[in-house]
Amino acid sequence: MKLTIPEQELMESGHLACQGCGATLAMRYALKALGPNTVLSIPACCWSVIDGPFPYSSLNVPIFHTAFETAASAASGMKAGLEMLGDVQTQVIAWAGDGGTFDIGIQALSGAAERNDNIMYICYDNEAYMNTGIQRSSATPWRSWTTTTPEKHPKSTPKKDMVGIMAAHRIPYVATCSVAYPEDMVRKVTKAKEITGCKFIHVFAPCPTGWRAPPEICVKLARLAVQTRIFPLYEITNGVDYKINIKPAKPKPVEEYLKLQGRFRHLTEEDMKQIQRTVDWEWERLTRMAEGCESEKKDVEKGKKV
Ligand SMILES: Cc1ncc(C[n+]2csc(CCOP(=O)(O)OP(=O)(O)O)c2C)c(N)n1
Ligand code: SF4
Ligand SMILES: [Mg+2]
Repeated sequence: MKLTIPEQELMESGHLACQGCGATLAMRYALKALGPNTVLSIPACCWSVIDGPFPYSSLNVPIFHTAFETAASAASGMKAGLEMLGDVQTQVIAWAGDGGTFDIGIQALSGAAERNDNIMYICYDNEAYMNTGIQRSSATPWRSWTTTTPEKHPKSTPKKDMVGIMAAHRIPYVATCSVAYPEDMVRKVTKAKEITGCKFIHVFAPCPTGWRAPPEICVKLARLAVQTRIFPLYEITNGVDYKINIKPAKPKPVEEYLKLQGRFRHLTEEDMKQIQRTVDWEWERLTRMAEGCESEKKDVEKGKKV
């Protein structure tokens, strides 16, 4: 059998995640691309528990457990320290959840991006503060249930466009990935590894526990998020050059994705229609940006622009 992603495993059995945890798959795929010469800066999140209690660890790379706000600044400091020691090869990765990225760690991340520090920041997005009991974050989608947005008062604002925020920093590389598309994810992390400067990878990682879904459909949910275009897979070079990686020929209705999850069970028909309209609008906007980049490139090739 020919494998389509690297065989090497840097994540062992014995981790402490729930059954069907998408964040765990995300780490496994990322490490396959990164290889052993990697160190991780992990703030408070599910992953600071999943790894295991010291001295035990399910990962075969060093981890620096850091405070909730500091994934990026700790990574920047580790990179600077390694370089002072003459080590320019080791990849320093900030690995944080959506709460630690979209909300509490955004200042440190923005600083690292503005300085174009030579680190890779990987956010595994399970759309809430899961480790402390499913509180809403700014990555939580509109109308979703969480313990702080109960069914009668579901989240009233849309998910924050974190990828757009990172692109606005004009860093060399920003990409979205999904645990349902390991080849795409391994390719993007490998590409980011070769780029000097600040890289941001946003991984869609379903959390069956917090999404009130059976553990065995984690990958199905992640795939449906791409097939419905709720979570498009794309990459942005230098903040302006957009490329969509997967364009579903026959996009599935958002209902197929939403109906599998207890966190959306209170949605009305009108809510679903509104979510569909928003998804269609966002997709058209993304497509226009990617097509604009294509025609711009053709213009440059034709010598129309410099
Ligand atoms: C300053 C600070 N505030 C709050 C906490 C409590 N806390 C630990 S993990 C966590 C949730 C993290 O959410 P996220 O970053 O989305 O990761 P997930 O748990 O979903 O994997 C919170 C609120 C903390 N450790 N430090
Ligand atoms: S709560 Fe969710 S993200 Fe955390 S370990 Fe369990 S499945 Fe994974
Ligand atoms: Mg989270």
